[in-house]
Amino acid sequence: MTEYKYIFKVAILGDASVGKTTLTYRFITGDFLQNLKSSIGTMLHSKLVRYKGDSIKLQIWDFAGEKRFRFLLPGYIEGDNGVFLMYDITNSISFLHLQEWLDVVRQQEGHIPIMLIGSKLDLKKYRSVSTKEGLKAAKQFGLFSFIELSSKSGENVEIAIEQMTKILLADTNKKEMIHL
Ligand SMILES: Nc1nc2c(ncn2[C@@H]2O[C@H](COP(=O)(O)OP(=O)(O)OP(=O)(O)O)[C@@H](O)[C@H]2O)c(=O)[nH]1
Ligand SMILES: [Mg+2]
Repeated sequence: MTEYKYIFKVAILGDASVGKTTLTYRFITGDFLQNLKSSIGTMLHSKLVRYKGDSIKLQIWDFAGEKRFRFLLPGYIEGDNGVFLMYDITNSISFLHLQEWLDVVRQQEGHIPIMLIGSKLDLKKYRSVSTKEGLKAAKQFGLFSFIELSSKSGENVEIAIEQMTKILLADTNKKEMIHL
């Protein structure tokens, strides 16, 4: 017997050093890990979460942001159920690059749910992207949700995971109904 009812594959994408691995680590262990090395290729992590009585396995694919790994991206996105698209609120270049990431995702997986994440909220006094700009971008790109969070303080991390889980379940239920 499997210990979960659903399994979802979710990628976490965005420029190098926006904090993807740190968020993945925070989500899996509940801790903030400093001084992580820049990722190479991709790493798979998984965690069981509960939502309204159901047990759900989230597989998080943490993809390296450096450009030299970009050629691997379409292959990794294939079959994804959802995407966390991340920029760093103190780094406007990472915000400007969102469109590039989105283009690859949309080309590969059409209309899977994508959630926009503004990272490093604990550094808000150094921010160069406003909350309003983040929200506007999410709307313009047709993303289902937007949140600013901090993997350092943990602020909004659980909410982000919960919102993703909720939309993935809603998506699955929709598909199940269509197949009835
Ligand atoms: N203050 C603060 N620093 C953070 C936060 N999240 C990540 N960082 C720091 O940002 C740097 C980069 O974090 P990573 O998680 O390695 O970034 P990444 O997106 O995985 O980068 P690549 O693997 O190169 O694509 C590290 O020094 C982290 O400690 C946060 O919420 N707050
Ligand atoms: Mg990384």
